[in-house]
Order: sequence, then C-alpha cells, then structure tokens
Amino acid sequence: MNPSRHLTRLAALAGIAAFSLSLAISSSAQARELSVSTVLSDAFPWGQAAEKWAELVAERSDDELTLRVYPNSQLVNGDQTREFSAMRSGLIDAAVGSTINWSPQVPELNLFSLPFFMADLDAVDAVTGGAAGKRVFSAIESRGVVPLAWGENGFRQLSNSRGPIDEPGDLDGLKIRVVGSPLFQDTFTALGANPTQMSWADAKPALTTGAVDGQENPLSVFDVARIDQVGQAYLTLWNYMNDPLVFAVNQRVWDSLSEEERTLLREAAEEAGAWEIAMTREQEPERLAAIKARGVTVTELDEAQYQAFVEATQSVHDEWVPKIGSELVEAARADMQGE
Ligand code: X2X
Repeated sequence: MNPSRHLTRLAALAGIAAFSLSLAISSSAQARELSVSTVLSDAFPWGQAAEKWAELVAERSDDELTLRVYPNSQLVNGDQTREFSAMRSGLIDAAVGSTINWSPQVPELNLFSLPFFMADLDAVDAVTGGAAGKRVFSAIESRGVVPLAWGENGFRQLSNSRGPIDEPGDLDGLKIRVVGSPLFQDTFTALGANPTQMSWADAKPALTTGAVDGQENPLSVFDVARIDQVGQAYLTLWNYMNDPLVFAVNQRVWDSLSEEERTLLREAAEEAGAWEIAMTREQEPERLAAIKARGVTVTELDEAQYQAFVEATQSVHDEWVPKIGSELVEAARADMQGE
C-alpha cells in the first residue's frame, strides 16, 4: 500500500472512532445518575427506602434518570452530621436523611428531637402531614436543599448494659452514646447521664469495648445491627422521640431537571416514603418479639414513670423551644391537637 493511501485509511478509521465516541458521550449525557446518601444500608428499612426510590425512578424514566445509593455515610467519610452540608454544596446530589443528622444545619429539625413532645404515631403523622411539617420543609428549602417526602427511622428506645431503666435516677452516671447533635447532649445531661457524641460508625465498637454503657435507636436498628450481641441486655421502651427521614435533592440539581423529571422524582419519593413508613411500623411487633427471644430484658413504663422522665427533661424544652422557633413548636402542638 502506498503511504498516502495508508494515511487516508488511518484517518478514516480515526474518524469512525471519533464518531462512535461522540455518540457514546451524547447518549451518556442524556442518561443522568444522581448520588443518594444514606447512613444505614439496605439491611435496614432506611436503606430500603432509598433503594425503593431508586427502583421507582429507574423504572419510570426508562433508566434515563437513575439514583445510585451510597450507604454508611461513605460520601461524608462516616460523619453523618456533615451530610446536609455536603448535599447543600453539591458534593452529594440527594439524600434520604435523618432529621437528627441534619439538625446542626437546620435548627428547626430539632422539633422532632424535643424529648417526650410527640407521644405516639398519630402525633408524628399530624406534625409531618400538617402545618408544622410544611414549615419544616420550608426551613430545609431556605437552606438550599429541596425536600420531597417523609420516611421514618422510628421511635428511639434506650438500651444499656448495666440494668433495667424505669426512672431518671437509673441513668445516673451512665455513659450513653448519642448522635452528634447538641440537643441530645442536653437531654441526657438533664437525665443525669454522661452523654458521648459519636457517629453511628463508631457506636458499635464503643459498645463492644464498653467505652459506653448505652445507646438509643429505633427497634429496627437494634434488631438488624444485633445490638444485643454487644452487651446491650436492657431495653427501655420510652418513645422519647421519633426520628423521621426526609428525601431531598440539592437545589441546583433540582433546577437543572425538567419539569417531568421533577414530578417523577417527587412522586417516587412520596411512594417510597409511604411504603417504608408502613413497613417500619408493621415490623415493630415482630422485631420486639425477636429482641425479647434473644434474652434482652425489655422495660415498659407506666404513666407515673413516663411522667417522671417528662418532668426531668422539661429544662431541655425551655432551652430549645426558642432555638427551634416558638411559632413552629406552637404549629406542631396545634397539628397534634387537630386544630
Ligand atoms: O446514628 C444513629 O443513631 C442513627 C443511625 O440512628 C442515625 O443516623 C440518626
């Protein structure tokens, strides 16, 4: 072959390669993948909520829009209280996150962590579905993140390795692992305990070595993470706070989506959230039975015992209601009273 024909063929081949490369790029530019952060994996209802969202979005968009779930707070190196900032800055596109973990950046979310404020599931639903819930969503939105739907981690119960707890005095001096959110520090200090803030990633090792005596988490977390295996032989059902989850997307990512994609994302989040809330609640009795069957001593509080905890934590309300916003707290009370 003469050299000039050889060059022409090479050029033609290069042209074909460049053309197919540009095709590949243009089709991948259409299909879009968003990162979704969660603290817990799909072994837990929380992670399943995010996977369900991803499944519905992929199915309904014919894989043109997909969500990739990154569990175990891996996008924030295990530091779950940085998840909201990372989503706001665009480091993370979306998240299914806990109100507790986002409360350092969105003080209004401490509404849900006020001890003994929402007594039962009806109260929680009245707030998330009511005027207060709307205000909470506006508070999130005003900080650069678009909230789409609610999910649920669950009512948080108290466990420890030392003995049954049915009055505040039983917590005296106990080292309790709490999430890195200041309100929890105050609640457990008010109860006479010695709270230690640490991430979920550090919690199980700390329970294993006995660096802490206790922790608080919903039954699903206690059950799936097998907290009984790290010496937590006592569990008190005190329903002191419920931990809702929020499905949310970074504002700039949201703005870059078409109207159709936004509707799809929102509706899929609402469906995944409703599905996960129902499942979490339905599973609680069997989880409790399984925990008891493993030999954990479960303590339930009578009305007088419950009241003693309410009174012992009154100072936390006095201090935190102004930080949360008294109008929001009042709106939540009105929602719970069906006003
Ligand atoms: O860290 C916890 O306790 C957990 C997993 O429940 C949250 O992320 C709030």
